[in-house]
Amino acid sequence: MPETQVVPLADLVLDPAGTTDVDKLARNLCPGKVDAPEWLSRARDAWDALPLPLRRGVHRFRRHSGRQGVLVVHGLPVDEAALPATPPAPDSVQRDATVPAAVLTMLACGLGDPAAYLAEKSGALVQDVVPVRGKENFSGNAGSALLTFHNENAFHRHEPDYVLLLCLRADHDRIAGLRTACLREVLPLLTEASREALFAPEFITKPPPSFGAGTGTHEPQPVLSGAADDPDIRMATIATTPLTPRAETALAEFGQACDTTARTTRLAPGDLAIVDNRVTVHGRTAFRPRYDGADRWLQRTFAIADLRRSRDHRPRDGYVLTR
Ligand SMILES: O=C(O)CCC(=O)C(=O)O
Ligand SMILES: [Fe+2]
Repeated sequence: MPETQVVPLADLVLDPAGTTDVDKLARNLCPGKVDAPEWLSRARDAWDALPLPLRRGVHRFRRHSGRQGVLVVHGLPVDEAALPATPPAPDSVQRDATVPAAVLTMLACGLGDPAAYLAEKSGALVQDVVPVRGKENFSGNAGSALLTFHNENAFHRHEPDYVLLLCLRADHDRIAGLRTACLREVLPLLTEASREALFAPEFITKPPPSFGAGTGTHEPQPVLSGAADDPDIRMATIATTPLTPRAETALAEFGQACDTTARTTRLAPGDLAIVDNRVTVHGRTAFRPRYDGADRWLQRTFAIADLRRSRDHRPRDGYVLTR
């Protein structure tokens, strides 16, 4: 992997009045139960009252996520001094409404609807992304070694359209970087033969280690699909296996092109990265947790643009996909 380059991503900066307005709306949603349908309805209504530049920026991104497929929003209300200790436990989630959880949910409602997968983090809509002692080398968000490029839940028929990652607390050394690579920058670097192979159903993508066993179809699928000039990606470096020699070559080339075009962003408290999971893969650089209660802490929510399409995966028309 080449030396990490810190390149600014497309961003949207809230002015101080905007931060205050978002904070007020989020506080109105506290206390509450994040996963309760009534609370989610209130969060959806609150989206309408968010500052116009924020709603406009998110809606523009929803229509087209740009060459980088990521939008970073700066200046969201996160009061680091008022936060509790970074949760130390594996699979911790945020079921009680807090300002950051309300911010994530309001914005997920502007992109579509929030959604979660029962097999992962107990199906909670707002999940903690924190380093866990003993899981340093785990290929998931509990780890702190390099996390390789992946689409979120690439194996799933209804993968999330957007991954929202809000920084509550940065790592001690300020070296942890969210890495992203967008197909719109990767595609021009691929040979014709590799593009052809990536469009063929010659890959198996298994569920990530964060999912319980027994999920997924294990049917061969392509890595690229849709428009030849702007395709969707489905891959995870550690979960996608090429089934043919040409698929193997193409996947290696794809990985190199991701490294060449990778952008790294070090999120600060109040920064939210919205990753367009259809066209962008993401990962994270290594960092050094101390397990002292002040480690890096992000909260994560997925958004699905058209929830209706996954209705048969969601009992009682809820927000949790149970298969
Ligand atoms: O820790 C990060 O910056 C990203 C982790 C990740 O890939 C995820 O939570 O989906
Ligand atoms: Fe991820």
